[in-house]
Amino acid sequence: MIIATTGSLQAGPNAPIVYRGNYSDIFPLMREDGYHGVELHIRDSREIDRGKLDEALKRNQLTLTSIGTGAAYGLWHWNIGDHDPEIRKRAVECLRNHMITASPHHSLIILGSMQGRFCDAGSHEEFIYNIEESLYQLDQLAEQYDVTIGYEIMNHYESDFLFRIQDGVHFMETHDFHRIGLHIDTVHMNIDECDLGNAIRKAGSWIYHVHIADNDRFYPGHGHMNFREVLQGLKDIGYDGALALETFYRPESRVCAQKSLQYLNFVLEEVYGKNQE
Ligand code: LER
Ligand code: MN
Repeated sequence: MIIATTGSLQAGPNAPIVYRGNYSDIFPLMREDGYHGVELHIRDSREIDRGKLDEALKRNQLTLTSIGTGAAYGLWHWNIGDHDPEIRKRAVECLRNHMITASPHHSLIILGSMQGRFCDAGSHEEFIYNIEESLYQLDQLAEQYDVTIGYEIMNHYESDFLFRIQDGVHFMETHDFHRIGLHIDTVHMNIDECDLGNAIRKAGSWIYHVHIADNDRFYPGHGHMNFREVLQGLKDIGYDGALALETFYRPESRVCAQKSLQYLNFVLEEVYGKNQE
């Protein structure tokens, strides 16, 4: 299990991302604040100098656990469920470019907002048909680039399809993907799950990635999310992926980063005992 923080070259003040700025500036801060992993939120991977990124990761001994992709939906509406085949093609191509960035690190590509909404397709049925077709394409690409994809289970205000973990499990079990699993997020779970630990235990090895934030999207420890239940569930299924902090950067980036790590380590120690890792 690795705790990852989040970083982005550019992000608005309400985006749930901890560090903002050039990688060469923010990676040393992440490392100094105690992190070994980073989830980068990238709007278009073609804007990244991949050689420089790899070098900065290595220099700061950071693992690129995952790539967040939602900005491309917010900015350009690229999504894999859309009625317009050109938009679906752009979404798949955008995700393929992220896979090239992720490939040397075998990182996970997040499929959250880029799933699209029912209103982006002509009908519910068309939406589901489109995302199935796009997911099979993405699954093949993920195999080619040796990465994985996390289909994010998002709450019913932000998603129309698969907003409970058990629905995600059913979807995965009735398809034949090799590189796609579920990505869960404690903020979304707080809205649509009735039992945090059991939702995780029932999903078992379908859980590929975890976003961590308190119920109010602040750093863990700020609100009332029961992280003991979440981490106990992850322990019970033998989860060994990342816990990526998708939190607001309030009151200030490094304070939030330090408080997050301190609180998570405290709960991890309670759940796993002193010699966890
Ligand atoms: C994306 O990972 C997500 O969880 C969104 O709800 C945040 O904007
Ligand atoms: Mn999330």
